[in-house]
Amino acid sequence: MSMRPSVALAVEHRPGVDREFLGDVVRGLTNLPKTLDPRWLYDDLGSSLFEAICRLPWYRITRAEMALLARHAPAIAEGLGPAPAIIELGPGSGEKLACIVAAVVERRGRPDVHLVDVSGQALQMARQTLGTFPGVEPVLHEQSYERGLERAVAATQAGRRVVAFLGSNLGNFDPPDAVVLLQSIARVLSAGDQLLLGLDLVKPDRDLLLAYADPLGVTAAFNLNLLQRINRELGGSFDLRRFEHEARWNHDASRVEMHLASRARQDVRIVSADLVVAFERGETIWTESSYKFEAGDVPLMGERAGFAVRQQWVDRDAGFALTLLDRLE
Ligand code: AVJ
Repeated sequence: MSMRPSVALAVEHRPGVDREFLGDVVRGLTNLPKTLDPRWLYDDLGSSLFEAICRLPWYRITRAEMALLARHAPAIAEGLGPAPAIIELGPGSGEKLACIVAAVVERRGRPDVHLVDVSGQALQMARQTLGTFPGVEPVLHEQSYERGLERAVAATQAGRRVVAFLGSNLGNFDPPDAVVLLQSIARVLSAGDQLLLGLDLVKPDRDLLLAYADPLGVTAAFNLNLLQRINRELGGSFDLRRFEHEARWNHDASRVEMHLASRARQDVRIVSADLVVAFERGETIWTESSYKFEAGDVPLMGERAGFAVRQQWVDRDAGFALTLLDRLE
């Protein structure tokens, strides 16, 4: 028999609680500064809010990348040959990859499509979009980037693969982690395989802050929804009106930071974690970093991971770069 108190037992056996989420929330909120991992922003509502962000006039990443892809998909397809394996990490709606798939199909090619995402819902959406091409049956990998990529690589042929990592998703990783992630991509790939990387570029502070603190408050809702998710899934008692969305441009680190600032001194209970978190007035939870790059950073980052740039397309006006890299011998 366990000697633990019944409260703790109830906590540990609470059904439907995501242990990883719980562990991460406990770790993050007992940290100083308080942090939460951005991957938890994407529950059903969070994913919908992100889709809405992509339509905001102030958030140009998605449209800029779509336009670059639409324009240069033929060149990308040309370099891929007739039977490429296209593997996307974090496909979202699948519309971006559809540009490349369309270009391959137009050239009478037959791509193998592999989609990697931790969200089954996102995968289903992308499957629908990409399944409209005759003969294309996307293979879904509901796993972390690393695990899913390994599976996708094992199922495809060396020298024909292109890994798409778009939407400036790499920008969520601190620079050392970003290089480690690129290295882990390089490690599973073979010479002749390629990497297609979409990254947001440094732009005037005003534009960056408008993109991450939009006047419609959609980004604020996206950020605050994380507290709502903790309330719903972990029995949290966050009063969302007592927290405020904040976007900061950290010039030295070249990143936009999202924070949730406490409007008052307050205590918040999280039942599933058996935890009370104390907030000072103005204290923040740091929920996301979005690093911004110079176009010239990409070759350097690529080299450190074993890639060389084959081609780069830059939208100077929107400040976005799409880079195609070769996995070196
Ligand atoms: C999907 C991670 C690339 O960092 O720009 C949008 C998420 N955060 N608005 C980004 C996000 C606030 C987005 N990424």
